[in-house]
Order: sequence, then C-alpha cells, then structure tokens
Amino acid sequence: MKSVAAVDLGATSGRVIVGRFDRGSIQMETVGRFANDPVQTPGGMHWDLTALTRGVTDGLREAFRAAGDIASIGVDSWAVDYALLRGDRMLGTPFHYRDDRTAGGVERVHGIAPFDELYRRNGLQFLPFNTLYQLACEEGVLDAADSMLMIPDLFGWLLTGEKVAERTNASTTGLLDVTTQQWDTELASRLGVPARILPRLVDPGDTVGSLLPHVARELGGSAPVVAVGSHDTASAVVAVPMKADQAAYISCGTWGLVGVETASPVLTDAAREANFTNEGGVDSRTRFLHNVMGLWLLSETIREWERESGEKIDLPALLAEAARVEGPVGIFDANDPVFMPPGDMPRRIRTWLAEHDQPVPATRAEFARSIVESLAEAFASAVRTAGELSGIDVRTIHIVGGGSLNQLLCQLTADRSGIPVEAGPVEATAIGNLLVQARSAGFISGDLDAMRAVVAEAFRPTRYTPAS
Ligand code: LFR
Repeated sequence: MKSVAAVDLGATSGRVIVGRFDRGSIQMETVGRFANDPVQTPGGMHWDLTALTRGVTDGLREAFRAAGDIASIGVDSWAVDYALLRGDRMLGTPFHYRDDRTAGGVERVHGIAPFDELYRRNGLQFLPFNTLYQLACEEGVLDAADSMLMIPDLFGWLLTGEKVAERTNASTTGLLDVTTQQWDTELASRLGVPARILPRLVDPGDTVGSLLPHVARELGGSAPVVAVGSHDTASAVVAVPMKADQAAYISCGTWGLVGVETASPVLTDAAREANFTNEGGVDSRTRFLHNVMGLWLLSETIREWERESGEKIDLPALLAEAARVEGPVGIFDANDPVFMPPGDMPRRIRTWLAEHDQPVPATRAEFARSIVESLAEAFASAVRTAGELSGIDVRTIHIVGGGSLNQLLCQLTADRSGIPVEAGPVEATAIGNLLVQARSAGFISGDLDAMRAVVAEAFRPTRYTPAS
C-alpha cells in the first residue's frame, strides 16, 4: 500500500488522515482529530497555535505508527490568516479572521487603492478580512517582519524550516496578481507591505522540504512535506466529482463556498458587482465563487442556546424536527455581514427578521428551519449568478463537506434552485489534499478529471431531486 498523510485544519477542528492508494483507488483512515478553539485576548481574537501544533504533531506521529511508511505530508487550512516572522521568530500569534479590527484597515486600503482597481488586479470579492486589510492593521509589526507565512505554510515551516507561499492560498491575500499569478509588489509597496515579507511562490505538487531532524525524531518517521491546494477550498474543489463544464459546487462547512471552476478569471463589472471571487485553483484553474455564511449560522446559534441553557443540543434531532415544521418560516439574507462576528446569533437573526417584516421563529425547530431555508435560498441564488456570470450551464449542484450530510439543506437547495443536488464526499478537503500528494508521488496519474474519477469511484454521492 502506498500512503500519504493529510493535515486538514478547519475553523472548528483539525484532523490528520492517512490515504492509502492501491491501483488507482483510495482508502482513508482518520488518525487524529482535535478541537480548534480560538482565544479572545485584550488585543483581539487569535488562533490557539500551540494547541494546533500539538494536534498536528500528535496526529502525524499516529500517522507514521498506523501507516509505517509515508510518502509525503500535505497541509491545508482556511485562508487569509498569516503569521509575521523575523528570522525564525514569530511576531505574535496569528489573528483570527473574525477579529473585528479590520474595519480601519479596509478604509486605509481603499483610500490608497479603490475596490474596483483592487478587483482588476487581484480578482477577489470584498471580504473585510482579506489579508491585505489585516496587514493594514499591522503598523509597526510590519517594519520588524522579514516574512509572512499563511497558516498552512506556517505549519510547513514548523515541520521543515522552509518558508514558501503556496499559490492557491496566496491568491486569497489580495496581493497576488490574478492575471500573472505573481506577487503584485507594486500594489504591496503602495499599501506599505514590504516586498521582502512575501515568500517564494510554489504550486500544489511541489516539494516544500524534508522534516527537520528534531521533528522527524518526535514523529518517529520521515517524509517530505509536499504543497497541496493548501487553501482548504482549493483542495475541496479537487475532490468534487463533477463535470466542470456543466456543474456548480458548494463546499459547505463553516462557510458555504458556492461557485464553478473556470479556465481563467472572470473580471467583468458584473462579477465585481455580484461580489464573486477569482481564487486560484489546483492545476491553474480559477475558483469563481461567492462566500455564503454557511453552517456557521447554525453552529453559532446552537452555541448560544447551549450557553444559555447549559444543556447539550442534539443536531440530528434538531434537524429532523426542523424538517417537520409546516408552513412558511422567515427567510433572511444569509450574506448579511451582521452575521459574521461571533456572539449571540439567535438575537441577530430575530432582529433581522423583525426589521424586514418576516415571521420570527417561535421554537428551536422553527429557528433551525429558518436558518436552513435561508442558506438554501442563498446557495440557489449564488449558483444562478455563478452560471450567468461564467456562461456555464449548471445541470448538477455538488455539495461537499459537512453540509453534504445535512439532508434538509441538500433537499431545500435542490428545491429552491430547481437543479438536482449530488451530495458528498463529506471529507472532500482531505481527499483533495491526499490526491494531489498521491499524484506527486506517482501513485495516481492524470489531470483533474482523472482525480475526480478516483473520487467518483470511491464515494457514492446521494442524489436529491428538486420537488416539482
Ligand atoms: C473555508 C475558507 C474560505 C475562506 C474562509 C476564511 O474554510 O477557507 O474559503 O474565505 O475560510 O479563510
């Protein structure tokens, strides 16, 4: 058996998964799972890097124990966040993208480079936490820094000592030229970001380096770190078993990333006005998509209920009850930025609905139904826009990630879009990570279609037909 290990860090948890490849088929074993709980400090909201590092190390040690021989290790995570370093010293702990300090950064950046110019240069939808806005809040620290590492690259450095910037994730900084796929050093210098902090760019499949001797000792084995689609969404899109010229995807976890895959960026005025992004994909494709708030709306609501009541809420039971709710529920705009920060989500949803003359849910089941209906509506609308703006005739919607297990969400997305939904695989991100490594190691071969054929063979999707 030929094995590779994927480290997949999500906004609420991380996992380490071993993928075994045998004659073009894949088998997966989860060898490590750990929580990712952000920490609030007087200076802002940060990732708990120490806990994450421990989770990654323990998981990889287990991977070596379980697999014996591992051909490579690949790391993916959420996008936009970074660490600043001076030499081998980290200057502070990485901020969480939901930290609310960036409003000032947005104003400063747009004062120098207006949004329509930025869109022409970097192709990114406006999200207040894009790296360039965060960097505009790093006065003083930037002067001391000599490198910036995105979160997956930070783990690559911890493991190998090498500092690189993987391209799919670099595309979410706002400092990568969407046309040339090189750092836009002119824009960076106008924004006061020294070009020296932008590391050498690498592509998915490139070798980052070998494990540092003390790391190899601690893990009980050695293997090179290989760059993957290190932006988790880039890895997830690799594992969408789709025909890219006639499908849309929704990578649904904390966020719902809704879009299509294109051969080149779509930089039209209409795309900018619809706030669609052009992020870098594996094999130089474009991920033309829109960020919808995602399951965050539900998890943050449940977190608040659990905090209030002190009782644990059973999600499957809640969703089953929500599915039985009869009669219309209030629909809110799941794209509204008021839902972005952590905090009392039920209150914000109630206020939104009341202010828009929509029925306010009376029970938890009605609340859950209102959230899922609103998400499905936002998904259907983003799929429609993605098709219109890209010229792709969307005949199937693929839902991958945790949301693919939410039957109510999948069915309502089919109903509200009028397009069949194919749900799964749930671990698309880890699978995409493993596949890119396996190709680099020579365990499988071919292009994205070939990798997607491996996924289609190994994981049977669940089909949801729109109610007529
Ligand atoms: C999903 C994701 C999205 C990105 C958001 C913040 O996990 O990576 O693609 O917009 O998190 O980084």
